[in-house]
Amino acid sequence: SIALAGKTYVIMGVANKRSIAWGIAQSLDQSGARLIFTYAGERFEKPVRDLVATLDGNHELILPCDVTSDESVENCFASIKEEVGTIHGLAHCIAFAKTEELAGNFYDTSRDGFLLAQNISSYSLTVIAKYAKPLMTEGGSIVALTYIGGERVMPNYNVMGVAKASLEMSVRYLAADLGKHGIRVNAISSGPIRTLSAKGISGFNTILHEIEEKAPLRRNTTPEEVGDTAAFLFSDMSRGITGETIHVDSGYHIL
Ligand code: 0WD
Repeated sequence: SIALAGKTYVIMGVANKRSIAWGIAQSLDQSGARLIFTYAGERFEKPVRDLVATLDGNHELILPCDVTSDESVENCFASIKEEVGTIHGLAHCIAFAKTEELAGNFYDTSRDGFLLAQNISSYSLTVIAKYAKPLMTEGGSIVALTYIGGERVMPNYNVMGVAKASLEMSVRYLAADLGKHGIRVNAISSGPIRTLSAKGISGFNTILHEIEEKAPLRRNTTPEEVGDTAAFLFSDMSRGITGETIHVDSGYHIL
């Protein structure tokens, strides 16, 4: 694995052991990095703490961060600053949409549902970047997770596809802003993975099957594959890359 000893990364969006954020955590743990975890609400604190205890490294800093609240994000990064001072990167693995809007016609999307998806799944990256920037005093790397439904129409992805398009463009604008501070911003476009969030997407099993049949590598993506690509994007090996969306999807996006 890539060597990241002496570096500190914030992992946002571990819900359980199936979370893509957890695949990233495991890969970074193996690389010797120090990790800080954030969780959305109280009900996630205990499961996240229990999971983190299973890692090899001793990652004791686990904080609440509800991305719908500026105050929560500000407080979270203030605590991180107090505890560790400098961070070298963060993984944004956060998204949300109403289940009823991940099926049927896109034109039935409600105003509320549209704004909620944009708020949690896209705007959150910008507010996080704002409060994380002052902690990246040695430069840094920000990684967000996206899906091909943000580039092309995929069945039922609907409101989340529009949110991912907005997230991917936010990655580019943030990369343009932050490059002069030595901070890189990239996205990983993951193939579909069976997680808690994926449960909400209608017809998800059909998509998994289609990938197995048609993707160049003829298999589905694992959280470990996404984790290893994140480790690369956090490391100096990727120092020339910013504003990019890297597909970790068994090559499905070329079809
Ligand atoms: O197929 C998939 N699973 C793919 C997921 C393919 C391509 C991309 N992605 C993306 C997702 O859109 C998301 O951005 O990867 C990211 C991580 O998603 P995941 O690992 O699939 O899902 P999950 O394990 O459910 O974690 C998402 C977490 C939330 O879990 P809950 O149970 O609350 O939905 O996002 C976090 C939360 O931990 N989250 C929030 N964090 C802070 N503030 C908030 C919030 N308000 N809302 C949700």
